[in-house]
Amino acid sequence: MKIDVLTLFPAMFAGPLDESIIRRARDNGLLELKIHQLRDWTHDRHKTVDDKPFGGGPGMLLKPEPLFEAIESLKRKTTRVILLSPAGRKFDQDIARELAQAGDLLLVTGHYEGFDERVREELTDDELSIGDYVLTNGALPAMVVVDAVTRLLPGVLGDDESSRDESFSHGLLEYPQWTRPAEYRGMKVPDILVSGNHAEIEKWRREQAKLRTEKQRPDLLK
Ligand code: 4FV
Repeated sequence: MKIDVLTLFPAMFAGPLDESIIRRARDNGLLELKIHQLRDWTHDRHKTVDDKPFGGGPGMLLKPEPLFEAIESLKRKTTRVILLSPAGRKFDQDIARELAQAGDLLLVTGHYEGFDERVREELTDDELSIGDYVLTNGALPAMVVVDAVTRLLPGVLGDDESSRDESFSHGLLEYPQWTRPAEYRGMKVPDILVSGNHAEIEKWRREQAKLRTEKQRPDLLK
């Protein structure tokens, strides 16, 4: 998969997407990630990307010209242009799975008070929010989407890192788990898990997942 990211802060992407599983996916060619500086599509000495909102109001907006030129030069036929903003549909595991099956992605990150509306109307295939809170810019949301989507790409997660039984995979939170030692400071692993009775263990785990979901995320059961 090819993911292009359009941002005013390319340096913010150095680090989170250069380690561990994402690093390996990039080295293995399973993910081709390119970070682009929006100012590279400006033509004035000050590399202007923002301006005041018509009708007044606080703050600045991202101008249409640099975004139109950047998106039109980066977008290919199979590219899905995704705007990151608090006004988007709420990003979740289902959408991550959907995007992992999509073609290439172009993630357009916001800043200031947001985008000139013509960018949304003319160029955007999808708009995503990572949550109902306001961030200083869209770089972190873009990293969240890159991470959640990349780990679902075939071949990215090794067997010992599988995404098979994880949270939200069956609409439930993950069941509780333990590893060695079987007893730690008097705290013991539930006997069922050392019983070797895998059918019983599966059944118990499903019950635990449902109990935890009822307790911590009843909204997921609706
Ligand atoms: C955001 C979110 C977000 C809003 C103002 C960037 C900021 C600035 N993006 N999910 N929550 N964006 O807070 O995606 O433009």
